[in-house]
Amino acid sequence: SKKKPWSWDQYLHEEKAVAAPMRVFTEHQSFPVNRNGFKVGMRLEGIDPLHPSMFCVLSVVEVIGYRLRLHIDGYSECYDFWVNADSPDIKPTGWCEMTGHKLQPPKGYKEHEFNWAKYQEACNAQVEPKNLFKTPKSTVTTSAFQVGMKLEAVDRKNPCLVCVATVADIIDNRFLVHFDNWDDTYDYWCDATSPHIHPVGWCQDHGRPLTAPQGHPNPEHFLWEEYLEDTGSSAVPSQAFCVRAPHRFQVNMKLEAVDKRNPMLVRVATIVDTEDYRVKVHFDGWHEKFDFWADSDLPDLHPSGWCARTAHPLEPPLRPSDVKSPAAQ
Ligand code: MLY
Repeated sequence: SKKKPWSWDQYLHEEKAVAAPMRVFTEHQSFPVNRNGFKVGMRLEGIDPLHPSMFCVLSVVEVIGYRLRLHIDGYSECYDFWVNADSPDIKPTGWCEMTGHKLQPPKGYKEHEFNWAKYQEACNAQVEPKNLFKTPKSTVTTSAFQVGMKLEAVDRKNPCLVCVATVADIIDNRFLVHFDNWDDTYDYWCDATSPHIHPVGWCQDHGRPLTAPQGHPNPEHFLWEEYLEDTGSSAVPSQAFCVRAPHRFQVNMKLEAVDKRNPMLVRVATIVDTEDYRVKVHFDGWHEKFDFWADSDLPDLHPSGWCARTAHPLEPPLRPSDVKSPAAQ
């Protein structure tokens, strides 16, 4: 006999659980309004997830529902990554040149010898129509944030540290936070409503230690006035910061979430803990060692029904009978 397909309605009923309501999700997590028009073989430009300050040459290597797997041309496929089709991190070919950004050519090419037209021809690439890319409707303005201005920012890889940082780049309504005298692997893109950024002087006002730039001669006695003068820079004006309201996810709400270990998969999941701007996600039926904390606006969290709506497979909860051996996990 054929197994009945898994259904959210039935599962919520059986579990006496509730789905996280639409209103708790951001635009980039919610049901998309357009289709995923990307096709395998298309080339584009985009942010390297491991080096957020760099733009590289990407090819679409897999399309599933509203998601796509991107490959950094010339590099190992272990650097491939998945994004939603409306990701602000991807741009059409020629975007870097148009906006004065440096484009990292595919491995093996020298910067000045890379040419999109020739490259597309050489790869026999699918040329992508420009209207595939979404220009964000700017809800928050970043105009007060200017490249070179200083701020205090949470190091998201070491979240207990608030550090001396600089606005290193601006695109649309987002800017790149860079930590002074560190490499770009700690950088991240955010907007003026991010809870991770603060004006100069915030640590002092809140009795928190401020992590000085790497190699600062006197890190225990870092003085902003002195540093701004020495670096000839200015602080982001404090009125430019407008922290968003805390999220409205609640413990036990169910949702669909991308599996961190195998990001091709989207699984049935539950919120098991919350903070103002973060949620702890549990994959239903799986060991809690796979639980993870994420920013509540992570674009890999979706309302129930998102997979069905976008023609993406959804991994149903693991049932006890599915767990045959540790290898099965
Ligand atoms: N010792 C740790 C912490 C690095 C912190 C970098 N921040 C301030 C940008 C490490 O080296 O990983």
